[in-house]
This record gives sequence, C-alpha cells and structure tokens, in this order.
Amino acid sequence: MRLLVVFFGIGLAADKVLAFHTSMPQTFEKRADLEQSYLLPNQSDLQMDTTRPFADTLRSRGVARVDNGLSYDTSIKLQSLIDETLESSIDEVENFRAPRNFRFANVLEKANRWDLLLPFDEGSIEDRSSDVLLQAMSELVGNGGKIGHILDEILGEDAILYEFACLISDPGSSRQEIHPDIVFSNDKIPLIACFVSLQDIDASMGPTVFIPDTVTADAHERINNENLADEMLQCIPSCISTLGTGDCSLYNPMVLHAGGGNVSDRRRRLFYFTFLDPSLQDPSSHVNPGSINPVLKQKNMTLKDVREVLNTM
Ligand SMILES: O=C(O)CCC(=O)C(=O)O
Repeated sequence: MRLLVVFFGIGLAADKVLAFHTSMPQTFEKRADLEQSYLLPNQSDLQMDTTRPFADTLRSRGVARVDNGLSYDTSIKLQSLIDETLESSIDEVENFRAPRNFRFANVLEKANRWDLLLPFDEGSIEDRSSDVLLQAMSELVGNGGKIGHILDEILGEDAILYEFACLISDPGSSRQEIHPDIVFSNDKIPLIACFVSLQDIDASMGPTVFIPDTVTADAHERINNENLADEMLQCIPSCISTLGTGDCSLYNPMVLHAGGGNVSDRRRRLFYFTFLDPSLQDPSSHVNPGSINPVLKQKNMTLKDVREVLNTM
C-alpha cells in the first residue's frame, strides 16, 4: 500500500526521541506507540458525513466513510476467499512456485501482517475466486454501486486501476508509524483508495487511524521531522476506522494515516482498490510498484474497462 514515502527520522531509536520529552510519564519502545499516545486524547471514530456529497468530504478532508458499500453476504464470501488465498499464496511463495512480488506487496510492520495481491478477471466463469471478486467490484463500482459514482465524479471513467489487494493484520501485528502513501503535491487528487472492511472492526483490532485535513505541505513537512511531528500529533484530531462488515473508508493517499496494532484475537481484513487520475503520470517505480499483481498492472485497466468486465457477469 505504501507507495513512496520519505521518512527523514526513521533511523532514530524511540528512546532517543524520548530524550527530548523527559516530562513524558511513559516510555515507548516504538515510535508508532509514542505517536498513538499523542493522538489518543483527540481521537474519535471515523463518522459518515451525510450532510454533503462524499466527493466533497474526500476533497476537503482527505478521507470519507461510506457505510454498506458491500453486502454482508459478499463480504463473508470474500473473507473466506481471502483466507484461502493467503494460505495458498504463502505456500506458493515458500515453495518457489510463484515470485513473492506476484503474490504480496511490501507493507510496513510485516510481522503478522500481509498486503495480499488479488487477481481480477483471471480464470474461467466457474473460477470461484474471480466470481466473488467480480461480484464485490460489481456491488462497489458497478451500476448503482456506492463507490463508483464518487470515483466518476473525482477521477472520471478513464481512471486507471492502480492497486487491487487485501490488507490482512492478524492478532499481534504492530501499529504502523503515521505516514502518507505518496509525497505531497499540489495537484488535484491523484489517487483514490477504497478500503472495504470484510468483518466488523472494533478498536482492539487495530483499525486504520486517519488524520483528516492533512493533505497539506505543512502536515507532510511535519510528519517528516520528528520534533515538528510530535507537536502536531499532540493536538491534531484523528479518527479510527472502526467499521462494520461491508463499510468502506475512502481516502486520498496523501492524507496521513496508519494501520493500528491488532491486540484482539481476530483477523482484520481490508479488501481494497486504488484508482489513478488518468491525466497524471503513474507514480509507481521499480522500488514502489503499488499493490497490484504485475499481470493485472500490465492490462492498464480503466474504471470503464472494469465495468465492461462486470457487465459480462
Ligand atoms: O492496515 C491498515 O489499516 C492501513 C495500512 C497502511 O496504511 C499501509 O500498509 O500503508
């Protein structure tokens, strides 16, 4: 998921950071936990704003919640497909039957956490995996889908499928440091990512933390400088993405966010896709290819192409 991020302070051990904060009552081994301690007093659940179009919320705040994007039935079918695909993908990679970058993308805080690449429209009509994924995409971006019209309004039907994957964080996965997925640019919204929850997510499962209103040069400068970041994080409001099954959080990948640590005994799965503004240069590089299977990437599918495939279902 993380595409291109520059952390100037990443090499600093958290105890060194704490040396600047001797008045702090607690010590944290990891910077991510220190960050969360700063955020906690001003943290609330991410809410759906029904007073204005979702596209407006996304444009102005960098993140928007959309409930019931995916039906309960399809979410549960997709949940079991994800679990099976994770197992088979680990097996394929461990036994050298598939290259790692064809099954997984890089993810921050890798222990008990995976960014699993998914197929789209591969295989036959009888192929269950294609079937469930197509059904999910149809509900989300097909006719009458709750997400499709937001993508149309901001990026248009020529938007390019940039990522197609599932984030899985198991019990014991650690909190990530707050980050954007791409560096700040003054352009229009370059990409829109849509996380779809495949189970209920409560606060103990490490929901995504979003910091709205941080699609700014100032917020990016601060997050890349630990002293400035500390100041910002101690007073800025943030939201945790506690979602019900099938609920979605859409975000501009420039907004600051992070996956939480999962201290529950349940797996957290976020199926997601990202579309790119077709008028912008593809931000991927060899080092940061985006979370998409290279075979699917080569197809260079637009939102319109995706819908054409869905129409053949
Ligand atoms: O797991 C999540 O909720 C978000 C993960 C994320 O932001 C990342 O891997 O870059």
